[in-house]
Order: sequence, then C-alpha cells, then structure tokens
Amino acid sequence: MTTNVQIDRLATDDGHHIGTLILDAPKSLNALSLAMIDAIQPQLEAWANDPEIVAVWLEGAGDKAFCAGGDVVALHRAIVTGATGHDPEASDGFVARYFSHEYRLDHTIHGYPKPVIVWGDGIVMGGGIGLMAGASHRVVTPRSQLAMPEITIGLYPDVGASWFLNRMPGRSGLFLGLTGTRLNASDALFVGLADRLIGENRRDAVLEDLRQADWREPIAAINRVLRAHARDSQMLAPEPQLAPRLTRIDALTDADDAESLIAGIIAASDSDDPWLARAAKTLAAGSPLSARLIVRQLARTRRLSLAEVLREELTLSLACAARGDLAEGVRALLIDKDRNPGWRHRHGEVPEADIQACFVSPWGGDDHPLRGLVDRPAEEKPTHATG
Ligand code: QUE
Repeated sequence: MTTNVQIDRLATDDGHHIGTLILDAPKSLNALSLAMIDAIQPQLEAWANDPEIVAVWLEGAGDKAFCAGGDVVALHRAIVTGATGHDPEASDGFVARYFSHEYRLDHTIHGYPKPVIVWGDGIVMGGGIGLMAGASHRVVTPRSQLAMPEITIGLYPDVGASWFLNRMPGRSGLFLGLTGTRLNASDALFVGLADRLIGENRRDAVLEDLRQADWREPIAAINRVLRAHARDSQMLAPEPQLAPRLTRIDALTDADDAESLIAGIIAASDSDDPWLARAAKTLAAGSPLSARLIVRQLARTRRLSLAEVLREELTLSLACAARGDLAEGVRALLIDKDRNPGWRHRHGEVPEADIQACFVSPWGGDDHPLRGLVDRPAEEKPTHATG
C-alpha cells in the first residue's frame, strides 16, 4: 500500500544526514491520512535515536499546500458507519484511532529532541498547523495561508490549538478559532505560528545551503541558513492583516458570556472592513455547537500543559464525531459540496446540556489512549531561539 509520504535522507557535506519527509498527496492538498501519520511517527522515533541524523525537514509535495488538514473524508465515512467507539484498537474505533495517532504525532514534534524544519508553503490548515506548530524552525512563504477553519465543518480547532491559540496576542487566538480567519505569512509571524518568512523560490537553495552547512552545532547551522534567506526575502512580506486590527479584535471578543461574545462577532458581518466582515460571516455560517465548544474549550484549557490539552482534545473530537456536527459539516463542505449544512442547533439556542455532554471523557483515568504523553521540559527542546 502506498502511504503518500516520501521518506529519505539528505547527506550533508560534513558527513551527517538530514531526515526528509514529504507529504505526497497533492491532489488532496496533502491532507493528512492515518496511513501518513502512521508512516511518520515511527520514522521520527527512529531518527531521534539515529546519531547520523542531525535534523528533520518536513514539507508537502506540489506548489499549492504544505497540508490542508486532516483526512476528514475518511472521518466522515467512519462516523456514518458507526466507528465512533472510544477504543482506538477496536473495530469501531477509527475516529479514536485517527485523532489519537494524529495528536501523538503532533506531541512528538513539539518535544522532538532534534531540530525540525517545516517548509510551510501554500495552504497550511487544521492538521497541517498541528504538524507545524511544534517544530523548532517554521518557515512560511509569501503564498502561505494558515487557518484553523474547523468551525466550518462542525469541529473545533484541535491538534493542540487549545494550547497555541491561548498563547497568541490578546484574544486573537479565540477570534481565529471562532472565525477560521486565514493568516498570511506576516500574520503567522505575529501570532507565533511561524519563525521565518522566505521566498518560496528559495526552497532548493535553502536545502543546498543546509547540505553545505557546518553541522557541529545544528541549531546554529539552521539559524544561519534560514536567517540569510529570510533577510533576502524581507521585501516579499505580505501586508499584515491581523496586527493592525488587534485592538478591534480584543474589543469585539470582550464579552461577559459566550452567547454575547459569539453574537457580537457575528454582528460585525456588515462591517465596512472586508477582512472583519468575512471573519464574522464564517462564524455566522459555522456550527453553532462548535462555536460554543471553542469558547468553552479555550477557557477550560488555559492553564493546561500541551499533553493535558491533547488528552482533552481527544475527548472533544470524539464528541464532535459521535454527537456533534462533524459528519454533517464534512458532507456539506467536502462531499456533497452543497455548502448548506443542517446544523443541530441555531446560534443563541445551544442547550448547556449539549455542550457539557461533549466534555465528558469516555475513559477512566488510566485507560486514556494518550495517557503516555509526557511534556518534555522546555529547556530540553531545540528551539530557533539562541540562549
Ligand atoms: C475545515 C477543515 C478542513 C477543510 C476545510 C475546513 C480539513 C481538510 C480539508 C481538505 C481540503 C481539501 C482537500 C482535502 C481536505 O478541508 O481539515 O482532502 O482536498 O482536510 O473548512 O478542518
């Protein structure tokens, strides 16, 4: 079976190797399938213990996307055939298997003991952001578009978004999660989802410079290469869209309760600022249950660690599949493409009991599929930052 991941190693001039992973399903914008996840996870684990490997390079095939998200079509098929059981190993456990393996991979990248360079060119959404967020060296290009658009399909920002959205400036993370707003490369640098902006036509030259680098200090080697290319790409930076609106976003999201917060953003649908109006309209058209889950999830996970957040997300994702709007949202947006989802609720009319039910864990304390995730102390993680 083809797994749609190209796995290779690039020999450096000074005798080391860079492990390279290419998501290779360009027709589906490199959407992340379970087979791809299950190919990458053991490879990263092997490279972590391979003394020849000094860094990992992760990119997508084609010129449109790094990764457009998860394999939501497979999730849809699983939901409509009843595979929403909570045991990932059981025959009815596809949804639990998919999400638990995906979140484990995201966690592995966040805590990886060697530098991970993600070439985030083109579309980077949902599951693609999950792969990118935890990498030590995250590159965006002038044509990068990053978003967490899950509200559109009756999900919510997962893949660790409850962790990284809560760490963005002001309440911008909450706003981005509720509205699925697309960020350009300058915005991605501003909110902390990317580290370097480099022209997409420099991809081959960056790899060649990495091949020729002095790898005795891997982080310094990567920083030198990326810094030089970013410096020569400065004039390509797109106009920032988010930063100039941060005060407005913080005012718009300053509400006493979730219903008025959501209604307040939706009321901006008639704004004469097209960026804001589009955001408001995406929320208005999105799943009302998802909107309430996003506000609740970000509030309750604010002080949790990444591993804790991912465990909570697994509960919530299964609930969106089993009792939420996920199947209907994927049907309307990506299968039938009628763009007319019949959500379970209307905005302003989501019963508290329906929200609460989504946060009830189906596992006991010691049988959670992600019980083994342990956060690596921050000082042990490679980062682009020098100390
Ligand atoms: C929200 C999402 C996804 C999405 C659209 C959303 C998502 C995803 C895809 C997608 C797009 C193109 C493809 C494909 C999948 O779209 O997760 O296979 O060809 O994977 O609004 O979360």
